[in-house]
Amino acid sequence: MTTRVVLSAGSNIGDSRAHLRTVVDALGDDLRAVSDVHVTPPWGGVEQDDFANITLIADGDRTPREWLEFCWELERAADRVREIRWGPRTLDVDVVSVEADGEPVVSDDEALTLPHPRARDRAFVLVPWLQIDSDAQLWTPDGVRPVADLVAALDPAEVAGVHSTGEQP
Ligand code: PH2
Ligand code: MG
Ligand code: MG
Repeated sequence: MTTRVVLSAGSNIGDSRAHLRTVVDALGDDLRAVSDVHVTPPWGGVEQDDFANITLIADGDRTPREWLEFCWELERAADRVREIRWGPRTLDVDVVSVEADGEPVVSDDEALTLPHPRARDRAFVLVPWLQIDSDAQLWTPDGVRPVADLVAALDPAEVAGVHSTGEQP
């Protein structure tokens, strides 16, 4: 099954850029686009260092479940420890959305809810995504929405907090 995936990766422990680079390297020829590294204030209420975030688009012969396992493998390789929810981490790689045959995969599976239910609320996912695909669309329970519209609906202060470093991971 060839699918298109949008991934969001974040890091705020250790050499964040190197951790993000492992995602790019693991995608290899499947990578279609990767945003610049964005510095983003922590989302979710846990006091911690800023994150470095990227959003990536890839095409590959993976099912949604296999994309999730791909993400876990990268987190394991970065010695990711699951401690505090929304807390600091060496590497977090989330499946934002998957398209199969050009159609969004919608799933409320407990292990892999698609699209990612909080992606539409997160400037640190959407702003880097728009950088690499200005026409990006995201399925939401209210229908398919342009990512640009979702960004416009966010708190402007949150959007303004997301800064491109101008550098690739
Ligand atoms: N990841 C989280 C929680 N909060 N905040 C930012 N800015 N970036 C992240 O990647 C992030 C976060 C848990 O997945
Ligand atoms: Mg996450
Ligand atoms: Mg995660």
